Amino acid sequence: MEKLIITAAICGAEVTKANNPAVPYTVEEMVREAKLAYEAGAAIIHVHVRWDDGTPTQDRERFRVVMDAIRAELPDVIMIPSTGGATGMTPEERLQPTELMPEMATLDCGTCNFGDDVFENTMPTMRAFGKRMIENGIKPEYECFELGHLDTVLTMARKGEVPGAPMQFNFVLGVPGCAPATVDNLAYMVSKIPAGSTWTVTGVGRSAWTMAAAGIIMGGNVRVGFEDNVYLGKGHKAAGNGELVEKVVRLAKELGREIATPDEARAILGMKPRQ
Ligand code: KMH
Ligand code: ZN
Repeated sequence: MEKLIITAAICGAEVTKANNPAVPYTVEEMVREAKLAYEAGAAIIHVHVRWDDGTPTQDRERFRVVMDAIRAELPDVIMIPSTGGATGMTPEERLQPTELMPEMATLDCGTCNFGDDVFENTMPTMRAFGKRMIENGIKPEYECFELGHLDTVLTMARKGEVPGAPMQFNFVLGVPGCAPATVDNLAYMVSKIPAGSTWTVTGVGRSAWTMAAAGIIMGGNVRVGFEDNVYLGKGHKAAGNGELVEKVVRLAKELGREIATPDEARAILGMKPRQ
């Protein structure tokens, strides 16, 4: 099996300091959490940004400042800025981080319920995001919350509307209102991806750990972080994203998977080597 790529989703748009006081908002807090995750073994940081009061934003300049600050400390790390932002944001707002020419960015693959909200990703929105990523040479991470999302993006890739092979999927399972985080759902989605693709699994809430174990043994990759889960175990809040990544590293060691460095992750994902 390839080495395991660990992604740390350090911040998200929904989780707050009321959920866990270590959730980062400020630039300094973002750098602290990115470093803790990287030092624990994360090759990829999935970046959302907040204003200092915790309000989620897709402001291009806020992304620039946060990503530059992380890059200054972690020159080799892969960053995947979000184009999902928070529910209710417009497509134009959400696209702003793609103007910074990141190596990768998320591309959300369909509309779905998202807790009590609706996360809107119409086909025209997806086409616009795909076009931007083709033009700017950005490798998408295709976020699939439902089986239909996978079918949608595979159809768009066949038509050349979004970047094609090699495709990287993130199966985000367990969002309230979307596909539950079960091994059979994951296995079914993995069975539908084109040969030569790569995939990551994200389990939301307590399913973070069952999905991490499944990802490790099935030969996929794993995302953890405060965006998805703030607990290390039942009733035990993580002190930081580093502890969440450390737990994945421990599981991987027990199950015989080595951990990929960022440059190894670039090679596994079929990306250009770092300049
Ligand atoms: N905050 C969610 C509504 C992404 O980063 O692309 C969407 C999200 C997906 O987090
Ligand atoms: Zn996200």
